[in-house]
Amino acid sequence: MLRFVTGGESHGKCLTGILEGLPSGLAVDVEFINNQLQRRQLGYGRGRRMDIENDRIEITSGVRHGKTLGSPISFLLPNKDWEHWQIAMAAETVSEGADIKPVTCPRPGHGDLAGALKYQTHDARDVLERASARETAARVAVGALCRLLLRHFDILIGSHVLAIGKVRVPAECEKLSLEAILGIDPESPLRCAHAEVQKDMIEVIGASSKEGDTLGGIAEIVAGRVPPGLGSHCQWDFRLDGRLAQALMSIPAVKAVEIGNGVSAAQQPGSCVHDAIRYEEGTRRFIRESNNAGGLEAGMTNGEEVRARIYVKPIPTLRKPLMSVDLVSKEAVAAAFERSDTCVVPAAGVVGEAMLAIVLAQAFLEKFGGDSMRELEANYAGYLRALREF
Ligand code: EPS
Repeated sequence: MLRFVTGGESHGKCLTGILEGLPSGLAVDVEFINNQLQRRQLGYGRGRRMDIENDRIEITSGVRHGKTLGSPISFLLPNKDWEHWQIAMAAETVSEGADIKPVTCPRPGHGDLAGALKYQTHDARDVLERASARETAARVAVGALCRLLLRHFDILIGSHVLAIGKVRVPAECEKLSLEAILGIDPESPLRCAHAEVQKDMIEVIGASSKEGDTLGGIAEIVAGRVPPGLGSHCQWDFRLDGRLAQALMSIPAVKAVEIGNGVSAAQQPGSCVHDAIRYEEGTRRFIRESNNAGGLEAGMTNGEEVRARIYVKPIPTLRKPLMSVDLVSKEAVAAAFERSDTCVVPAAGVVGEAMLAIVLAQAFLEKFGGDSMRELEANYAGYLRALREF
């Protein structure tokens, strides 16, 4: 079973992760992992924290001489900002007089109030540090390890931005092939495939920042060359569409997940929604004329690209704060503001890629198993042969 946990507070010493269940013998390309971590830090509209951090993985177990051992992979991602928070976030007891200001004005939309009530604390920092999207850096590292496994079997993943606020790419840009998505300039400010629309997106983010406001949007995540038959229709919790929706929904600020054309499908007749099947003699594959299902039918991959969209709400930390209530005095106050981002949609897309990679790697290992890459390769080759001979 492939599973992982992460630990770490946004301004603590570091983020930590443990990933268990990768087979032995997988080559670990550290530069690839660091590149994924860098991609998460990019995007027009990110805040000053991203100027401080330069996320790079430090692997502390489970890898030897560049290859996985099959044992748990543990890693650290040091927080450079820790330097400024050593007392405020110290694990040790601090002296009575230490200058630590509790956060008592919960931000609407963040976990501050719900967490303060749940954990019975009058300092929302006890909650917000872990609720922060900083945690997603650890998920991207886990996802990158899973991507190395998938990449070995030719499965590739990418994402692109479809909308920022009300600015949205035209319909033809919504159905980009994975090749086109992977071809988007990695330096592009929002990883949007439409240059003109991207300019408008940058403009609305700039205007929002000037207003002290924030903006959400939509990103699409796509995996290509996925074999049919990952996941299962047999039980509710085996269904891969459900598992993927949960994984994507767990990304901070994601408030809706769409698989394929799930939203518009609810308004159209079945004849316009379902993807006609054709047999391709040359490749000996069953293929589809369209992919409205997003590569998933009855909780199983069907051999088409897996496509999902995440709908990201605007970041709740506002320079122009909404009204709130002080946790101690119960008086009406403006919500707390600390440095924040204006827009994180491209970064959320990179985190979405990581979550998709984790879900696919789990399903891949469930189906093809094996303790070593050699065993896994043999099992997968056997399945591909069976598909060709079907
Ligand atoms: C983030 C780090 C955080 C935020 C952001 C994402 O850093 P800090 O708390 O120091 O500003 O920039 O967190 C949130 C959007 C959030 O809702 O908490 C990161 O590493 O991505």
